[in-house]
Amino acid sequence: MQPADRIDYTNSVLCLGLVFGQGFLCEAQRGLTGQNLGPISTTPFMSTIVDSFCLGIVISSICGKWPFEKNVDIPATSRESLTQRLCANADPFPHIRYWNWALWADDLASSPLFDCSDTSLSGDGEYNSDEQPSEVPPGWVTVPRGTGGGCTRCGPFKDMEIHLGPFSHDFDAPGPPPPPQFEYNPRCLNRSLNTYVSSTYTNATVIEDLIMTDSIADFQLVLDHNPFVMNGSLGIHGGGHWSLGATHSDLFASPQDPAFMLHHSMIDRLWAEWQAMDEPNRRYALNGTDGFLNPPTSTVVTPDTMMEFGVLDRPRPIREVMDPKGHQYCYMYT
Ligand SMILES: [Cu+2]
Repeated sequence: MQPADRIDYTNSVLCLGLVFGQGFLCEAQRGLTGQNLGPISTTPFMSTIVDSFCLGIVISSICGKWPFEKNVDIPATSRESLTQRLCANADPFPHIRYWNWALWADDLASSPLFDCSDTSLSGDGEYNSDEQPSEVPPGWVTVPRGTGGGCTRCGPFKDMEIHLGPFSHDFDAPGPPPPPQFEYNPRCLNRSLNTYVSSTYTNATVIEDLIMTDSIADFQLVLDHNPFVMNGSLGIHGGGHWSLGATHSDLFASPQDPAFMLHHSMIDRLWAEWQAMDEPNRRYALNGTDGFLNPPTSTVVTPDTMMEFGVLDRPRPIREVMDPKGHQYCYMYT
């Protein structure tokens, strides 16, 4: 991302966070969740996050997650996205911004994205001596502590307030939103840059391994290794989340970190690259169910399975969110 792109992105997040949301956003979400969300979703940014949270629980199986994220995250990378489609001016194709993890995997604090400059996404949190190494889940994958652990106090998001969570890292079962559910909990954006995690799980070699997989099952395994099986890997996806500390590694509250969208755009980019290498066999390849961690009672997902997007979009069959140049999309990656 060029500096002007980064400014554009941070301005977009700040704008969405500062503009007060309309009542219909909350009404729609009450309809989806059956709950009064109170002040938690009073801005469009928080509404997007709450919808990610609510709907992510429903479809966050390995199979349905990336099509869902494409439809949530890709519009969120564009300032105009809430009011116009990306394809309004299709020539040239809009380019989507992303966090190219491997470029700075060995030194996150020096990354233009996290160096606390005006063109960054802010940086490390203040040093918190209470931060401890983590077990993900307990006893299986050990993550050493990062270099911060407190509030980020520099860069564009130094005054950012987040409201949702925090949630336990132990949550590993399908069901309703876990406590504290939608409790309003205003606090700062927590960061703890973790170069051990980024250099281990999001380096150039593992990205190459991902691109070279030849089945959707293997692609998912390298990308999104299920940490609840014992071989000590967070996967690339988990690695990006755990690289930034408590907020970004929160299973449900992580979209509140502005890096979340760019992290998932990078995943979308790699998925698109992998699909394009074998169009007939990979474009609509899926592997998984509609349940969190594919429980036995869940249903196998196909391209015709419908996904809901709350206030963000109408329900769509998954096939409509699997092609960057198909259906409602018209974008590409550089
Ligand atoms: Cu994620």
